[in-house]
Amino acid sequence: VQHDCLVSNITVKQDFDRMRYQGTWYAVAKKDPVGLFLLDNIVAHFKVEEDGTMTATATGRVIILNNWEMCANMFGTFEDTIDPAKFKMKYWGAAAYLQSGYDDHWIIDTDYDNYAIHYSCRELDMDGTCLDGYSFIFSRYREGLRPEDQRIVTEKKQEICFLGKYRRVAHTGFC
Ligand code: ODT
Repeated sequence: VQHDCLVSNITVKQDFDRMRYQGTWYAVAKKDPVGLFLLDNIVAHFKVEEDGTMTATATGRVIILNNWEMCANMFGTFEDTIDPAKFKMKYWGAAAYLQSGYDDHWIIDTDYDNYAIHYSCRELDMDGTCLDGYSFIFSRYREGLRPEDQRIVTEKKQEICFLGKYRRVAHTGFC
């Protein structure tokens, strides 16, 4: 349990099992990066391809060109690193005007059946803390986390130094 906020000291899920991580995850909370993209109604589907590569699709409500509201269909492929819970995510949209990029994608913690905590630092500060990052709290259930998972999630939010920076992600049926 570290609280020095150094990105290099953040611990991730031990022996992450991508097979068990597959399937649908509902975003229930999000810490936004600079220039946020996905607003709400965010659902991700993870899959392990036959060659072992992890891939995902995601949908979510976005606002493009200042005030055009739509559901974005996004795709991602995950490059492995030496740590099984740390990936590099290459992502792009179904349409060219959607966001694309290449982000860190760390699985901080998950029990595979109920909750998952995702973390991505896009820009390191001079002191080794995160200057611009984002994080999703995922649930297997659209209704949100079970009370018994809340404590773990709160502790992890603190460890990644994003406690108090999350907002709830609504699921209204828009997407
Ligand atoms: O919404 C933002 O502000 C930043 C996040 C943009 C990345 C969205 C890319 C999704 C590509 C498909 C992959 C799905 C995996 C979702 C898991 C966590 C979110 C990156």
